[in-house]
Parts: sequence; C-alpha cells; structure tokens
Amino acid sequence: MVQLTDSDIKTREVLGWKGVHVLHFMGSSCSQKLRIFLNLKGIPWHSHPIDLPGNENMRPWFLGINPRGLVPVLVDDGAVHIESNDIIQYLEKKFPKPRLVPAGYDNEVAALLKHEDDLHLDLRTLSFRFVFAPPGPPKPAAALESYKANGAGTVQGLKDREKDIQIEFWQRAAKEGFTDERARASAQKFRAEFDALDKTLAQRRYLMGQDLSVLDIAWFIYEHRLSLAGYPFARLHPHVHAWAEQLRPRPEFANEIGQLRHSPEQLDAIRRAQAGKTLEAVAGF
Ligand SMILES: N[C@@H](CCC(=O)N[C@@H](CS)C(=O)NCC(=O)O)C(=O)O
Repeated sequence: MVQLTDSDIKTREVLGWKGVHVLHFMGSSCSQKLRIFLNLKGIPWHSHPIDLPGNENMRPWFLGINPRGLVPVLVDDGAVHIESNDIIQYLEKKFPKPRLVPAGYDNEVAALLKHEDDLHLDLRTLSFRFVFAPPGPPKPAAALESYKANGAGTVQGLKDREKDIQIEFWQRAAKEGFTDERARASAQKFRAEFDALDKTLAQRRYLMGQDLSVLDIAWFIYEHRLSLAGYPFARLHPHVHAWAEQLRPRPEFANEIGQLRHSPEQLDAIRRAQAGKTLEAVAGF
C-alpha cells in the first residue's frame, strides 16, 4: 500500500479533509479504473478534478499532495494514498461488499495488478501517438520545470525514482515524439498480453472466473483506450472483444469512459491525419 507519510505532504489542507476524496481527471485511464470500482462498490466520494491537459498536476498545489504528480489520488479522512491499484486494494479491504477481489486471492491479484501497471507507459505511448496526437511537445518545458522543482520528492520518506521516470518519458517525447519503433514495441507487448487473456476468456466469463473482479476493470480500461487507438480487438482477440462489449454499456462503466479529450469527430480527424500510419499498420498487425 502506498500511503504517504507526513513529510511527503506539503499541501497541508488535505490532512483535514473528512470522508473519501478523489483527485482525478475525466479522461485518465487510471482515474477511470478507480471511478468504475467506486461505482460498483457504491462508495460515496468527493470529486476534485485535476486538469491534466492544462498541466495542473505539475503545479505546486497538486505536487504537495502527490509528489509523483500523477492521478488518481485518494484522500481518506486526511490519509493520502497514491497509485490506483494500491488505492483499489485499500478500498477493497475497507468496503468489502460487493467483493471485487475473490476470497483468498489477495496476493495473486496484487501481483496481476502490478503486472498491469507495468504496461502503463506503453498505454501512454499508444494513447499519445494514436488518440491524443498533440501537435507539439506533450508537456511544455515550463510545466516540466515546475514538475521538477516542486513537491517533496519523497514517497514514504524516501527519495522517489518514479518522478525521474516520468521526466525522462516526457523529455524523450518532446525530443523525438512517439516514434513508429516505440509504438510498435508497445503494441506488441499488448498483443502478447491480450493473446493470453483471450485464451482465459475462451474458458471463463470473467478474468478470474464467474464473477467480475478488479482485474476485469483494469484490463477493460486498457482494452477501451486501445480500441480508441485503433487496435483491432475483434480480429485479433475475439473473446476479449466480446467480453469488453458486454462490460462497455453497463452504467458503472459507460459513465466513466464517455468523456475523452476529443470528440468522435476530432478522433476521426486525427485518424485521417495519420495518413495510413494507423496502429495496425505501424505495429504490423
Ligand atoms: N501507476 C500510476 C500511474 C498513474 C498515471 O500515470 N496517471 C496518469 C493519468 S492515467 C497521469 O497522471 N499522467 C500525468 C500527465 O499526463 O501529466 C497509477 O496507477 O496510479
């Protein structure tokens, strides 16, 4: 669990917040995952939207809450938790009904969620290349300077490496964009993952058996974003496609994935501007 310690938190006002508060962004995949979980659990929460395209997460106020500058963040009666999967596992213990981690599978689910999180920068690469497609550097230099300079720089009192990984990611993106080579490598990683999930879903209704679990929420979010990027699920992974199609319209899911940075018309325009260099073509699928 990643609950921050007192010395990590510079924006002290949050220590006095009562109840469940979530700092999040509408179109962020990790925030969507957490919000679907909250919906399925029926947990009431206070919403604090953070404007990621406006780089609010790189300003002192937010970095004073999460030194990593990432959403989502949970503030539960003044205790600050970061990392979406840790937040979900923390809330599962606090609000056990309806069960979304099968009984006796806590450690296995933790490991599977960690594996899912390890692909997050691959998802970001494909999102920025094929869905968001910003015309210039995704993060302006001034925002990155503010990111570097602010926040405690520690997580649980220890110097945090994760912020360096984020800085490297954005600096490289500013320099070389989201290249074919990187997009191909990321897409191929997902292909291997979804091949395996397809086999599982050929046998079972949900990823962990007959009941919906946090794994379904987490992988659904990846499936959804990658579908927007043009990943050919129906052709490559038909069982994954069918599983996602029955989750997508459920209100707990549908309400969280509706809003993107772009309208469907803008998405179409982005696709056309790719001039044949679609995800399928670049990845060689
Ligand atoms: N491992 C983290 C990843 C969080 C993450 O990368 N969040 C993204 C949004 S999905 C973010 O805050 N990006 C910052 C940005 O775009 O500037 C988690 O699961 O919470």
